Parts: sequence; structure tokens; C-alpha cells
Amino acid sequence: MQVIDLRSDTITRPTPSMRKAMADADVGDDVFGEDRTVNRLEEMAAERMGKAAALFVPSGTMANIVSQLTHCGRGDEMILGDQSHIFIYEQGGSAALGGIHPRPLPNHPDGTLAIQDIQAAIRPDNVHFPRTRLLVLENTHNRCAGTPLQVDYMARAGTLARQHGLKVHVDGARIFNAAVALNVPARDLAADADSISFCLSKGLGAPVGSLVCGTRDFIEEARRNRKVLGGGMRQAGIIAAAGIVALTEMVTRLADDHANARRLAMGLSDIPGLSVDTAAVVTNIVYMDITQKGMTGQALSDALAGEGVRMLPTGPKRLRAVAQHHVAGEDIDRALGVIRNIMTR
Ligand code: TLP
Repeated sequence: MQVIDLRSDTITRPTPSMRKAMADADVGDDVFGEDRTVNRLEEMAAERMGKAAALFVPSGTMANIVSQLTHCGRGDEMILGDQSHIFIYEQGGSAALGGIHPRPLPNHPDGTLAIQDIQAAIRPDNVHFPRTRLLVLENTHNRCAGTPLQVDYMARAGTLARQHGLKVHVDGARIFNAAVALNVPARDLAADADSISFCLSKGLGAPVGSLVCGTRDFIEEARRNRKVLGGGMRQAGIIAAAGIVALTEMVTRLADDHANARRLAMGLSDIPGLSVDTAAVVTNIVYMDITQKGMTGQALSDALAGEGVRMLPTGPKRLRAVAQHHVAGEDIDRALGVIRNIMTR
């Protein structure tokens, strides 16, 4: 039985052209700055985000922690969403490793933080308070239905941050999904960010790797922080080569994932015992809430797995499905048939 794996876009395996590029990669020692393939990927990434420089790191988590450590010192405060990946899924790394104080604000269902909430959370200069240094936004927002944050929202948040001397970091793990869904260049979504991270190993299909983009000075300091975290890699051109293919060949096809996610959401909304906010699905992520009594996210996920469909339980009565490039439209229809059978038997 062919498994239809909708747990995450992180499960994507490298394409044949990535494997070829990896085999042929020109490599050197990247800690000495001598890996030409890594250097090329970093230049491409900086260019795509409209920044002066970029740094290749092993994961989205490292991209975020390196950025936070570079912007903030011990005891500094950062404002972020209470549903953000950094706040929920990154082990509180900024507190554990950097002594950075998190100030979570409620995420709206569309992934934004209310501008007035951000404004109210910025600390005045007072001996009792930590210093607010950083605002973190996530685009697309994973736990908020994969919603893309719009250019004008980024601009409003950025303007407020600048007025108060705050830096802005964007966790853009899926920034290209946002760019494709909104039909804007990714750099427009990064324009108000002092730093932006994005992942090659999610919807873009590369096996490993993320980038942090920002000013030259910021990236120089981020390079030091990557090293102390053990993220200085040697002949990393082997994996960077796949990243270059990801950026050149895999961005526009994200629209197919978005169409499949939409097809899934529409189908799910017709299945008794499930509730889906179909209007919220504009990128590759679909959340469904189980309204059927007695059925849990885990039980449904187990039953689906038994029939060759994988989804991720993300709450007691909630599941997440993510469209990705190994899943075709027909697979979505098959998955819908399996779910309908389970929910109606
Ligand atoms: N997200 C993963 C899981 O950790 C939940 C997923 O399957 O969605 N920022 C965002 C917005 C993310 O969604 C993720 C990964 C990361 C950062 C971390 O990236 P990695 O896994 O490369 O450290």
C-alpha cells in the first residue's frame, strides 16, 4: 500500500536533480569560508530576501536561535506570538541558551499580533523592566492555519518596531509559501525584517538546511553564534547544492501544494464529525477539529495510519495535514475517502 504522508512538508525527499547536484557539488571547508557552493547558496538567499548577506545553518530551529542570540543579550526581552513555533516548539532555547525573556502576546487566528498589543508590550525605560529588543513574527504561521502575513501588516509592525528601536526577526520557515500564495516577491515580505530565516527542507524539498538573512554586520555576528552552537559545517556544499536546486526549481510548484491543501480542506468540510475553516486554507497547511464525540486526534490518526494515510495530531481533538510534493491530487481524493469511511463507520 502506497502511504499518503500528510504529517508535514518536512518529510519531502530530495528530487533526482538535487541528488545529481549533491553528487557533483564543488566543496571546500565552509568554516574557512572556502565552500563555493555554500557561498553561492548564501548569495542567492540574500538576493531573494533583498538583504546584504546570508548564513547557511542546519535547521530552522538553529536559524531562529542564532538570530535571537544575535539580536538580544541576557535579560533582554523579545515580543512574540503565543502560538509561534519559537515559543511552543523550540524548547525555550532563547531562555535556556541566551537568557532572553519571552513576552508572548496572543496570536490572532490569521497569525498576526495586534499592533496595539505590540505597542502596549514595549517597555518604557525603567530600572524595574527588561529592555524590549526584538519583535518576532512568523510567516506563514504554522499553528494559525498556515496563514501568510501580508506585506502591509509587515510594514505596520516594522514601522512600530523602528519607532521604538526594536529589531524585527521573521521566522520565515515557509516564506516562499507566503510569497506564492500572496503573489508577491519574497523580498517584499522581508523588507521590514532586520533578519529573516527560511527553510529549504520543508516544501522546497531539500534534505537539510535553512538560511538566515540580514545585514553584513548581523550575519558576521550570527556566524559566530552558529559556531558556538556547533553549527559550523565543513564540506557543507554537498547539502547546499540541493538547496540551490530547491530555490531555483521548487518555489513556483508550491502553488500545487496550495491547491491540494484547498482540495483537502473542501473535502474534509463535507465529512460528518469534522470541522475545517476552509476560508483559512490558502497555503499548504490544513487543520481539522474533531466534533464527533468519543473520537480523539490520536485515535483518528492511528485509524488513518492503519489505512495508509498519515496526519499529525496537534491537540486532543485536532489534526494537521500538510500538502507536499510527493502528494498528488488523486492522493488527496484517496485520503478523503479513507477519512470519510473512518468517520462514518
Ligand atoms: N516545524 C515542524 C515541526 O517542528 C512542527 C513542522 O512539521 O511544521 N519555524 C517554523 C514555522 C516551523 O514550522 C518549523 C518546523 C521550524 C521553525 C523549525 O524547523 P526545523 O525543524 O528545521 O528545526
